[in-house]
Amino acid sequence: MRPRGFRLLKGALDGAAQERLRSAIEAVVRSAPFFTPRMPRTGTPCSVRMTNCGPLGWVTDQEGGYRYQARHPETGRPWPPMPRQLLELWEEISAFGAPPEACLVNYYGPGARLGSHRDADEDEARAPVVSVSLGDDAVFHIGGLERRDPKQRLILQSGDVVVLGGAARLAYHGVDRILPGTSDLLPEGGRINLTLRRVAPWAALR
Ligand code: MD3
Ligand code: FE
Repeated sequence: MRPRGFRLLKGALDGAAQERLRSAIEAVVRSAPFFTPRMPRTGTPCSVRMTNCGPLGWVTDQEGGYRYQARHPETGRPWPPMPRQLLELWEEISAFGAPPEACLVNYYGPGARLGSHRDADEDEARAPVVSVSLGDDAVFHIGGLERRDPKQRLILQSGDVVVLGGAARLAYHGVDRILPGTSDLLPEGGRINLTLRRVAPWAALR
């Protein structure tokens, strides 16, 4: 099934906008290199590599587990600012009265995947998550609030934007695989996914 609050904006970014965003993310990665996240307790490395921009970034390692923090786990430096293009996209699309605090940048090489999970580390669940796909196509799935709920699979392509609000905000979802060679946007190949998130409760809504 596809939970209420799931919106897929197919081709929301045209080629020029994708190119502009790719270049902005390149600059982010120069300042905050991709790191390999590790599962809490076991320390098993994830196949997806990650970095962040904005005031807060999502990280995970063996000792500290899943969390948001203001600094890169390896360089110790603050995350670079969020590109203006992303702030504008959030303003156009989120219908939320405060800017995003975190932009998680996921990089998928040819064999990378992201197992089914829920995003529950944000204290502000009234805000949607806005996702932007760049590069190779991905086989994405979204289910319901329980892991066993039926899943719908769909292809996310470069320039697609997904908005997860309402019930969809807490739905299980993941990336089964990417389809190598389906886009020329990234010179190194693979796929980048950006997720814009609100983390702390926004007092003005209370
Ligand atoms: C559905 N990223 O970073 S983006 C993640 O393609 C994540 O990299 C995937 O899942 C990726 O946590 C999926 C689309 C997405 C993002 C957040 C969601 C779908 C979501 C939150 C709740 C439900
Ligand atoms: Fe997620």
